[in-house]
Amino acid sequence: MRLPLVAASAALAMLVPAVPAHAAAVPAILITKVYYDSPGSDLRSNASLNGEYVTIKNTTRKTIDLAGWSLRDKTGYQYTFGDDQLLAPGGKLTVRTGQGRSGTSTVYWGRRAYVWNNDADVASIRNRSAKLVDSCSYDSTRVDYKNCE
Ligand SMILES: [Ca+2]
Ligand SMILES: [Ca+2]
Repeated sequence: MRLPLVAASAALAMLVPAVPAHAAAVPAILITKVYYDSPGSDLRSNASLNGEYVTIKNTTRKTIDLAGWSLRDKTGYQYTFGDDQLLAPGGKLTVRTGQGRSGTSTVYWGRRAYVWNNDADVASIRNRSAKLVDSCSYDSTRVDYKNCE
């Protein structure tokens, strides 16, 4: 039996949710970029280490307190965000590999070696309960960074 067209589309409309399914999947904190191959030769100077970074973004309409959240690479090297590291709605935060004075828009991991492999790696961010919130992987040597959005 063929349904009249109007009835068929009405039935279809009931099956399609008003909000696309993928909208609910956008993480509260999104890894937007991994700049893994620091500009120039990788000679481990602090400036070169800080040329390596990951940027994250608060996709929600609320300020998120990142205290206790962590950023990890595939090996398991981990940066844990400190107390009162607040990220405003829509705000971005850059995590640089080397040493420096951390603030509201940039924090420093404090490492003396690179963390983001130039060939392939996985950046992942977990909340204070160690639950995975977002991850971004790459496996290219053709560019120096990966846009994860
Ligand atoms: Ca380099
Ligand atoms: Ca690594």
